Amino acid sequence: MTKKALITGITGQDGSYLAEFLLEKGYDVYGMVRRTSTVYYERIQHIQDDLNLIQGDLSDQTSLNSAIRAIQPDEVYNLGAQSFVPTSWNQPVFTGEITALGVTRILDAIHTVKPDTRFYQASSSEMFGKVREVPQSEETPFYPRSPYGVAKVYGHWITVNYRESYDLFACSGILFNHESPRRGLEFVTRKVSFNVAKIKLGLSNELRVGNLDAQRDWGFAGDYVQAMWMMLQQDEPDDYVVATGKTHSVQRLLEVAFSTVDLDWQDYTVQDERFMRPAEVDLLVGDPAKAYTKLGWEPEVSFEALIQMMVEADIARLQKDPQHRGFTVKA
Ligand code: NDP
Ligand code: GDR
Repeated sequence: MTKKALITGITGQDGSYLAEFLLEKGYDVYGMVRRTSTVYYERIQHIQDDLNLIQGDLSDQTSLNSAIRAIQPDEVYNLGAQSFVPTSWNQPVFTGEITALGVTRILDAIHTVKPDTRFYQASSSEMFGKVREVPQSEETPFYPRSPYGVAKVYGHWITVNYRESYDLFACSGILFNHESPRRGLEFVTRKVSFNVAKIKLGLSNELRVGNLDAQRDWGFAGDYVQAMWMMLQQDEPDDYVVATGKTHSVQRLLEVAFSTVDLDWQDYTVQDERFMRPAEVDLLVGDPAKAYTKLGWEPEVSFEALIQMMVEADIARLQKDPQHRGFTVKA
């Protein structure tokens, strides 16, 4: 029997890679999309004919129950979220509504309608927040530093709670930052790759960023979606850290990105208070030992190769279309 998977957040970075991966595995892939006045699914347009898109929203219980009832999925991947950390200070209630309570809604739809569905929750290294232990593992205590991080802690624990209360096959992947040429323009890696490409092509001469000292464990999104699937193929549901185990500062990101086009980051970069956060997460580095040993998962793309891939992709895009605005217009 062909397996059926439902992905919330299919129009996002991870949703697009996961959809490709599951189609290759022979799944019937269903994606939840929000009703918008302009319908343009840039990241999935190349596979749109192979997908079953249904309307729904993580703020709307009825739409989630209807989706589970209509699809009868074997697996649900909950990737939908308000996922940009700075926006969570401007829209803390909305962030809680979608990124936190949205998880309860979809878990409850599964519990009520089809309790044998396997469930993946997109948890985040932002839950670790203030540095309490290095590297961070499944055992590290949470101390979130933004309304987004707080919402993800809620989503994480409600997933554990539904697993323990109702015996659902519910897993949480605690994923560290993962990037790609499909990353939204507001996130720092893509902001850097896009602006480096513009500078290289003579379309711009400045890049404004915030905190250069923050350190992140950056991996490739295409590698990380495989770990999501692997979690749902195990005999028992569990939670896993997914990371590379290596960390780099934002300054190092700038050095690497500019050096791929033989430029010096210091000639073009301006630090701008507007991109500083009210509370920062200073150092993230994951310990992926459990994912390595239990899932057999390993990342393939190095930090340097990832940044090169992103800069090259943006140069190619801008050469084709110098007006290109990326996947979002919020940079
Ligand atoms: P994106 O921001 O690229 O995608 C977010 C997705 O969520 C979009 O498809 C968006 O739809 C959808 N969405 C937003 N609000 C709702 C809603 N109310 N109802 C249904 N869907 C909604 O995120 P990523 O792909 O990068 O991340 C995927 C998930 O993984 C997120 O939950 C994120 O918080 C989490 N995560 C990401 C990490 C990363 O480094 N990328 C690391 C750890 C966790 P639309 O296109 O309509 O806006
Ligand atoms: P993050 O990613 O907040 O870690 O959340 P982001 O790329 O936005 O920031 C990473 C670090 O870079 C610093 N920074 C800047 N960030 C942005 N966006 N823009 C800038 O100009 C800039 N300058 C410096 C930030 O202060 C921060 O320290 C991502 C999201 O995908 C979440 O959804 C996910 O859960 C976590 O990764 C893991």
